[in-house]
Amino acid sequence: AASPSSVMKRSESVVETMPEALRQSGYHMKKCFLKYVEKGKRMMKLHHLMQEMETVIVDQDEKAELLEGVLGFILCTTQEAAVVPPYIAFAIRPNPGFWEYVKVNANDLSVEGINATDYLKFKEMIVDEKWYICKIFYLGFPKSLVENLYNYVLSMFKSFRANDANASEIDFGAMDFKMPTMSLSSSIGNGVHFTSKFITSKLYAQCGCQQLLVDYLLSLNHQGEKLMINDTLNTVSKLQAALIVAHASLSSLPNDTPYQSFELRFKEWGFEKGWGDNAKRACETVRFLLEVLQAPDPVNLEAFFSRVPNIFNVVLFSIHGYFGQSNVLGLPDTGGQVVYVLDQVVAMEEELLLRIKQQGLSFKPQILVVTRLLPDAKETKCNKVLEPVLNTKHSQILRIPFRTEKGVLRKWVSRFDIYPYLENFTQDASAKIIEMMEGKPDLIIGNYTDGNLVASLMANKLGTTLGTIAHALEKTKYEDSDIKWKQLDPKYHFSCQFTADMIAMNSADFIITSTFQEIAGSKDRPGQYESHVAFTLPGLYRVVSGINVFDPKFNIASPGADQTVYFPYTETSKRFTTFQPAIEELLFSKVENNEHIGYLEDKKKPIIFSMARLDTVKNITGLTEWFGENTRLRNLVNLVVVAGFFDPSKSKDREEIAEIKKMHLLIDKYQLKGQIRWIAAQTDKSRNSELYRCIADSKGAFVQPAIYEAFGLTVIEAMNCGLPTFATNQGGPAEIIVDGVSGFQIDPNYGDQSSNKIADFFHKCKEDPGYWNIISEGGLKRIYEW
Ligand code: UDP
Ligand code: LCN
Repeated sequence: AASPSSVMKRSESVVETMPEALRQSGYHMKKCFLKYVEKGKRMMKLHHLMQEMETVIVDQDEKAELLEGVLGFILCTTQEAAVVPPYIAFAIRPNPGFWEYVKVNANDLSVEGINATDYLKFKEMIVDEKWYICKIFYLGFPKSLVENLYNYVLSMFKSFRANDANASEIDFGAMDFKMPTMSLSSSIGNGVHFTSKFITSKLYAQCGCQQLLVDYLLSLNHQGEKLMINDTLNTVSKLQAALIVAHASLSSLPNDTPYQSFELRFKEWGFEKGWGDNAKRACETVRFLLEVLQAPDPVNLEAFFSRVPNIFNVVLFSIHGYFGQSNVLGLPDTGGQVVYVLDQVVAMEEELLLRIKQQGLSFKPQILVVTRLLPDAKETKCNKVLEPVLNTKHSQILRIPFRTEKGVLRKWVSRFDIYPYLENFTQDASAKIIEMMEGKPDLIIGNYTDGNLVASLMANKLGTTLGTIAHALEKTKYEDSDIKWKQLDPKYHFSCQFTADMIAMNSADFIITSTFQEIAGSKDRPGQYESHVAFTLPGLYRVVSGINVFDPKFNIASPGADQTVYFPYTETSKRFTTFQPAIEELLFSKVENNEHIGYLEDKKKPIIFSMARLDTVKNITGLTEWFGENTRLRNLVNLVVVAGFFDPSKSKDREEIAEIKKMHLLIDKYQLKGQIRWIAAQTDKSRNSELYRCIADSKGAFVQPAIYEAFGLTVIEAMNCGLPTFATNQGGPAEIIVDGVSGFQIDPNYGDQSSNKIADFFHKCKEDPGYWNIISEGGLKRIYEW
């Protein structure tokens, strides 16, 4: 039988195919569609559509036939359907990044292809919000943008009422972008290569473009000191002629001739420092540029630009949470981003030092990680203004307090409530950065919504290159977070967050993502950025084109885990044995104290282990519940979780408080003591790595049960330690783990299924102990080849 997708040719749209299909199986389709509209206005997801279809078409053959046809195709590719009787509008996504909208009348089965705007308008009818004129949305940054962001939900009630026809609509796609975009799903996230090819073609076709390249080189300088070329080489022909002379001269010198030996001659020809530290390197750089000017090609272009001295001072913003180097991990809002940014600074400084040396320069790079100064810093150093970054020579953490009308804000605030403080923060941080760097930075990088917004405000003001990194956009973590924004706003301020995200992603010169799925999802699920393409916050504004996932600004560079710390349990000589007695106590002592509660009766059982911040989305309580419910699993293994704290009165984080209470309830409800160890947040990276390895010694597994995980550093940390890993199939981990080969994917929406999958693994390991090694090695292999 034909598979659903084979009933349609790739070039055909659903709206073209549907009428014919409806003619063929109109009777069943009608039954189905009438069922869908029966309950009135609502949003339906794929599983709802399937469930209801199954209630009206009970005959298995008929069902199979229908699923093999166009209805099957529509259902399989539908992301959501908006029902407003007698119509059902489907948002169909045949491939990553490609969307189609179709409206069907359930009574007469007439079909209409609609655009994103009409689909969103239709969807808005479900919630019937009153629209207000919302004045803050224009593309230049308004003076008090951030304050407005936070206050507009309140202020809009003071604004004029708008009717639906005048609802605010945002369309970034309408802007005249100079860069072309890609067209293949498979190219998404590979923007650098596309850009090189595009620039190459421009350089080839338009000679004016070569002059732009010369002008760019003329503009290069470090604190006023000219680099690469000076004004004597201000045209393409002069530059080309000088390069030919330089190339001939450099080729005749021994490779290791230091730059200083030919510096004077170089200068006479119009060249400045920056070409290389010796004759070989300078000669190569000259050659790359000569090739580019003669017959541009992407390889030489990329090679040349990788050598151009244009970055010395970098600012990274990572604002929320407790940004520090000790005692911070696991605190509310303080997780992978801190680890990632610190690892990134070390790697970036190393790269800058190497490049600067190879360019023949003696400047010192400067990297500032700018975060919030927290006067009430608990046991952390987050109240210190400056802190050198460990394992670097020239990088520092700079902390700037949140300034309010009432003075400095002393307490921690949730990342969801951070918006009112960001504009003052940008001003104060910018002034301090410029003072410390004695000028503008060369590159500004933001992290997460708050860091990205501040980075884009600062970059916009200074005209600096802007890179943004999210790794976790909140929008996809909460179901229907757009249409339900009003309900969620008091707690999450998504109206601010989605707006800030869109501003930042559209201002960015480049966006670094951890995986393809972060941009454009997978076959079945839209990506985090893709979910900003078209959405609506009914009553507030409608986004008909929020971002283009085919934009070459998107580039994938996955994070890794520090392999000097996260290495396999089998590398016994490297193991951090000094931690082992403490870990033994942590896991197995019967005492309950501030660091651990619960205990493990049978110490011989393998351990399933999880570690995360105690956020709702991390679903540690979900895992505890699956374990509680599954007797087979409980007989096979013990559960150990590292998460948050035990006393809800000690937390200021809404979600954490709720999750702490839920953990206690679950431990009581399922009588888990004796089989569970709940350990408070752990802050020592090295000790944690040894903990993963000790769990591997128990022939256990790591479980990452998140309802949604953007990337998931714990997943790669566990895999690096050789610990078989079960991770959520919702988000980044699905791209990391090949199911059944390098670990397992579990669906957090189906707890029973997931806990049975874990139980099956341990059952199989009991029968065949070699199986555990196969999965452990599969995980390591995946990490090394990735
Ligand atoms: N982590 C930790 N102690 C804890 C909880 C988490 O050290 O109590 C670390 C963990 O090892 C990982 C990071 O925090 O390095 C969490 O990153 P991940 O990407 O898994 O999640 P995020 O917190 O960024 O959402
Ligand atoms: C933020 C997240 O939510 C995680 O999924 C990532 O692993 C982390 O940042 C580091 O990139």
